[in-house]
Formats: sequence, C-alpha cells, structure tokens
Amino acid sequence: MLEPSEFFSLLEENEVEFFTGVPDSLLKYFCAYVTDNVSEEDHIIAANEGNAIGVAAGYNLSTGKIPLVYMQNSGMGNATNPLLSLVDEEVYNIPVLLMIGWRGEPKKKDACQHIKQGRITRGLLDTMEIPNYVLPEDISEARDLIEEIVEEIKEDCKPRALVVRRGTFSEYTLGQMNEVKCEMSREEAIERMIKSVNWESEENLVVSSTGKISRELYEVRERLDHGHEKDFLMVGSMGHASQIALGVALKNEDKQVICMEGDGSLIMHMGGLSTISLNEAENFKHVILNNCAHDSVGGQPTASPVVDFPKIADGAGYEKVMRADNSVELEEKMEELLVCKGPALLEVRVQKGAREDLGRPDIGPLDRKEMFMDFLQD
Ligand SMILES: Cc1ncc(C[n+]2csc(CCOP(=O)(O)OP(=O)(O)O)c2C)c(N)n1
Repeated sequence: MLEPSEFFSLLEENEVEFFTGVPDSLLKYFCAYVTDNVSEEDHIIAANEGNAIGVAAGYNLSTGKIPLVYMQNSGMGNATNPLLSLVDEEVYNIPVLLMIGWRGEPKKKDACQHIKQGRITRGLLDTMEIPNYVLPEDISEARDLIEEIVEEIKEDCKPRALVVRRGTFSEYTLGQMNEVKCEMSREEAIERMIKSVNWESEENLVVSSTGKISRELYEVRERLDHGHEKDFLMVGSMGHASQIALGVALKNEDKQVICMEGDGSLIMHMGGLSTISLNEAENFKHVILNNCAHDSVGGQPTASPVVDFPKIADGAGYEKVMRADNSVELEEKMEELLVCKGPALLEVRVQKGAREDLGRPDIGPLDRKEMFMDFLQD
C-alpha cells in the first residue's frame, strides 16, 4: 500500500504541487491528506470534473507547472470535453496529470453503476489518446513511474493518467475542519420529511440524489414499512437529480415531485435551477440536504459554506425559498413546502456523517425502475 504522505512527497519531489478535482471514495485517504496539508490556494475542490480541468489549465498557464487533477472514473464524462477541446495537444496542449479512482475494476465486486464504467475506463483513456498507467502499490515502483511520466509530460505537454485501484492508499483520517454543528443527521432529516408527507394520497413522489441520501431514503422506507414505488433513487449520474425530477414533474402535473439532493450534487450542475423555473414547474419541490461535504465519499468539504442556496434559487426564479436549521423548523417549513406553489426550495442543514451499518437497497435498479414506472402509469 502507498502511504498518502509518502506519495504526496513523491509528487512534490517532481514539482507537482497543485491539486484540483472532485473527491472519490477510492482516493479518499489521498484527498484527505491533500485537504489537510496543502494550502487553499493550491488545492481547489471543484464543482465538477470538467471544471477541475479548467482550473488546472489556468494554473499551468500561470506557472508553467504540471497540475494534478483527481476524480472518480464516473467523472470522466464531465472531464471529456475540456480534455479533448482545451488541454488536448491539437488545441492548447496543456499538461495535466490525471489521477482516476478505478471503481468497477473488472473482476472486483462493485455496485452496478460502476461496472461498465470500470470495464471501459482504460479503453476510454486510450480512445482519448491519453497514456494511462495503473498506480503501483509499491513506493519505489510508484517513484519510477512518476519520475518517468513527469519527464514525458514536460517534454510533450500531453496529459497522462494514473488509474488507482481500490486499496492502493493506506488509511489517513481527515482532520476536523471548522465544522458547523447541526442538530439533525441527514438520515433523521430524511425520516422527518418522509413522515410529514401524506403517502396515502398518491400525490407525492421523491427523486433522491447519488450516494448515501438514496441509501438512507431506502432504509427509512423499509423502517416505516412503506413501499419503494414512489421513489426514484439515483445511484450514479451525480448532479442530475433535479433534472430527472423536472422531467417527471412536467409529465405528472397531478403529483408533486420532491427532489432530495445533496449540496455537492446541486453544486455539480447548478445551472439546472434555471431550467426548472423557466419551465414553471409548479409541482417541483427541491430539498437540499446541506452538510457542507461530499459525505458519501469521505467527507471532503464542498463550497457550501459560502453559498446561499435559497438566494441562488430565488435569483434563478423559484417561487418560494426557505431554510431549516433544526427539527422544529424542518417540520414547519415542510408543511409550507408541500402546500406552496413551486418551484420551491428548502435548504435543510444537517450534520456530516452516516451510520456505520447503513445498508444498500436490496431491490436492484431495474426492478425499482419498473415499480416507479408502474406507479406513474397506473
Ligand atoms: C460525476 C461524479 N463525480 C463524482 C462522484 C463520486 N461521488 C459520489 S457521491 C459524492 C458526494 C455527493 O455529495 P453530496 O451531494 O453533497 O451528498 P452527501 O454525500 O454529502 O450526502 C461523490 C463526489 C460521482 N458519483 N459522480
């Protein structure tokens, strides 16, 4: 295994000193080390992976040095456009060292949304003509590889990618940042919201975003002995929850659609807010579970402490915006949310972290889709 500190020193020795990206669970110990040990000017947690390539390009234009961009392989789609139309050798030929968490590596067990992405990860990089290497777990082999590819990048300015297997890095615990203490956990907030809705009426649906939000919603439904047919749980496709919910809302005007989304997910593609109000989705109710973190993949910070989500939604044209800081406010605001004319947004402040024994849905995505479609089309 590689120790995050040792690998970090190796990068420093090769003058790779600037880091940007979107956190990933396989890279979480390395990302945590970078978060704790690199100044804020030299470590930018980006809104999405394409943005990270942009930030990296700006760094290189200003310093001539090689930036490192980290991401989960799910983020390669977001990064493809700037990789091919900005930093590519046939455009601006800007050097970047990519570090990609290899979820769904062939022959290793992983969740369904990672299987195909894992199978084609290296093929996609090959198709993009980006030389790619599996990061060795042995520090001296890693040293040889980094020295070699940094030399190559310096010569031809072409991006290179390190593909990182599960278990490559040894544990490193993220230090306590100036965390805001909140009364409710995310799971408690989800449970309170679900309990505040009248599910007998057949008028309400939920679309929930990628990561532990969907897993917790599933468990809350189990605990309350509800069915799962009124929920569309996202497993991949981070950042697109609100648009899935919009598509559903526009075609189901007799129902209201509650989109439960994480702050990292909303920030990833925040432009979608304007599409929601432009389309006057009156039955669209947006709940942001804000823990100021990418909690599902290691708890690295998001930009949320400087973002006023209600103000942004207001500026994008939402009809009503609200915030709840505790369980009493959540109950009051949920009541308002359910009766008001949308699109409406409620930001709910929640604590970072989840239960150790949080499970995963035991109904697969195809069956869940079928249940949801049957409910909508009945
Ligand atoms: C495009 C893409 N990039 C990165 C990931 C990895 N990922 C999964 S969940 C998650 C964090 C989500 O954070 P947030 O929406 O704030 O919800 P939280 O986990 O904090 O509840 C990330 C980065 C992904 N699935 N897809």
